[in-house]
Amino acid sequence: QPRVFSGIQPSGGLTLGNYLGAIKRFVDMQDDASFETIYCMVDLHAITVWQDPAELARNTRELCAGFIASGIDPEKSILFNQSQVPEHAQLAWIFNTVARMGWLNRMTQFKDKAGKNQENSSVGLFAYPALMAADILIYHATHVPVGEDQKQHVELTRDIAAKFNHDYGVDFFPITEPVIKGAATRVMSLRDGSKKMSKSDPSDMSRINMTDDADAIAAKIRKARTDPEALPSEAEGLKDRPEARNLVNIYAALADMDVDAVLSEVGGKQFSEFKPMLSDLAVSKLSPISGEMARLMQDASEIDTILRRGAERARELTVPILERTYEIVGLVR
Ligand code: AQP
Repeated sequence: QPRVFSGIQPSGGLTLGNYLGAIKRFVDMQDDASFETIYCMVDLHAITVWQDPAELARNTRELCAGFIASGIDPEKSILFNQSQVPEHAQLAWIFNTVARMGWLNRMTQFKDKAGKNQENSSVGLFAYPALMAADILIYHATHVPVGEDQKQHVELTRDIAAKFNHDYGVDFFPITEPVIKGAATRVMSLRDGSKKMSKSDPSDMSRINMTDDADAIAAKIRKARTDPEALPSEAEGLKDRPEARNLVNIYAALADMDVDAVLSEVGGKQFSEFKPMLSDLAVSKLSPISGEMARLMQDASEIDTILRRGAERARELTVPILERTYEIVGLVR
């Protein structure tokens, strides 16, 4: 049975980008009985940049609430946080010895996040993709649903698996497929159509948070940057209009429509008419989720129980795979 793994960092509140690019698609794969699904709050990845300890714990529980409120069922999927399953970090060490410096040097996320300050970045931020490869391969996952920004890291995971298999003369780790589908594989900032919507963007107006109320969502969409033209009636007409394309993509993803179907309805409208339609749709889809998140957050102990139970189930899969890896490598047990 194909096995799906994906994760999200508890590095801040969830954004609409995380929801449309990742969680909503995690739910679709969970509800497709042909897949076995494993979803993770990657707290060890989050601390590759500074996280306030109390905030990190809160964000981890809130992310778990976000998963469940969006439709992840902890009975159907394995849902847990990374640090409770130590085999992720243990396999990552092996992969640190497999991955090459040159491979990691090419990772654009490291360059973006480290910026001009590479000398002062954590070693963990540089080694992030090796830990991500371990997250995936410690389950022998075959499919990884991600947003467009994570494609390069999944390709690196494939390179690590292939090099491990080749160096040790085994056919042990699968060559995982990234699954990047839908209208919202890259949701852009509401303030700048060339930047992706991100939880760590300093401007709160650049993103819709999953915890935003109806007024905040409406205000952010009203102030979203656009151009003065009316909407086109075909996708081709959005080509050089990144902000317009972003809002149409968001609409399509929220409505589960394709972009052409949306444009056949709204083509010719001005943004003054389209933006309120988008706000109403966003509020109708997101309010039930934020309401349920708030309810779940009232009982932290219940969330902790779900995470503990998820970690136990995860370890039933990870312990034998790590044991076999150590044996292949020649580590005496
Ligand atoms: N803007 C986006 N559009 C579509 N998908 C997105 N994802 C993130 N932003 C967008 C997808 O969400 C998943 C989890 O991402 P992550 O938390 O591991 O880290 P990230 O990609 O670095 O996301 P952020 O929000 O930008 O976090 P920070 O600001 O902490 O770096 C991934 O599948 C990602 O593709």
